[in-house]
Amino acid sequence: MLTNPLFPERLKGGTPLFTAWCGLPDPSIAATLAREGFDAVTLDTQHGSIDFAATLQAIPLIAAAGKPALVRIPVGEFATASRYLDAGASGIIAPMINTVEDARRLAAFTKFPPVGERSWGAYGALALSRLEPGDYLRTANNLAASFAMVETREALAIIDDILAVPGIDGVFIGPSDLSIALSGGKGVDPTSAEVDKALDHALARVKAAGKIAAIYAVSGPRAAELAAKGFHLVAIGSDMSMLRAGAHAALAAARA
Ligand code: 3PY
Ligand code: MG
Repeated sequence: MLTNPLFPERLKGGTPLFTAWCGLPDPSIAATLAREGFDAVTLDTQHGSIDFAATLQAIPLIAAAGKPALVRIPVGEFATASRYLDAGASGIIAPMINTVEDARRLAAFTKFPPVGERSWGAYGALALSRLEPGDYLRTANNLAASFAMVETREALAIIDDILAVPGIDGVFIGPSDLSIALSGGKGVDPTSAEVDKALDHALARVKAAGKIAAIYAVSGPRAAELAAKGFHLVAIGSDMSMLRAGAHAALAAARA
C-alpha cells in the first residue's frame, strides 16, 4: 500500500516530519532506517552511491515499513524522476533548480496533464497503492511532492518565480551548497549566520506561497532548530554520517 496517499497534504499538516537520508548502496539500509522512527526515507542518488536498481528495490521496502520514500535525482535528470514515481516514490527532490525553465521541466516530468507531461506507466506505484489506473491517474499529481532545490544565489533571487510554477509543491533548501555560493566558494558551513539569514528569507517566501518548505540538517540538534523555525520536512543526514558517528562513539567508549 502507498500508506501515505496524500503525502504532500500531510506535509502541510502543521507537525514537522523528519526523513532519513540514505546514500549507501544496499536497499536494506533504507529498509532498516524506515523501521526506525523516521516519518519518511530519502534515497540520495545525486551524491550517494546507491544506484538506480537499488533505489527501485528500496522504494517498496520503505513502503512495506509504512513510510513514504523520496528520491533525490542527479542534476537535470528529470526523466529519471518519472521512473521513480512510476516505482511508487512519494516525492522527488531535484537539485540545482536555478532557472524557471528548470522548475518547469521538473514539473513536466513529475506531473500528469494538464499540469505536466508525465507519461503513463506507473506499474510499481499501481502495485503498491492497489489503485485502479483511472484512480491513480486522478490522484497521482497529489500523491507525490515535487521539490525544487534552492541552493544557489540564482535560485534565491528567483524563489518566488520557482514557487509560482504549477506542479512545484515546494522548495528544498541545500544549506551546504548555499553556504559555498554565499561565501563565493570560500567555505562550506551549512549552519553559518549567512545561511540562516538566507533560509529564513526562503522559508518566509515558501510560506507566503502556501507551499512546502523542506531542508537538509547535518545533525539531530540542527534538525530540531530547523523544525522549530517552521520547516515542514527536515532531512537528518545521513546514513554514512550516522554510521561514522556510531563507530566513533563506540570506539571512544571502548578506549576510554
Ligand atoms: C546541500 O546542503 O547542498 C544539499 O544538497 C543537501 O545535502
Ligand atoms: Mg546540494
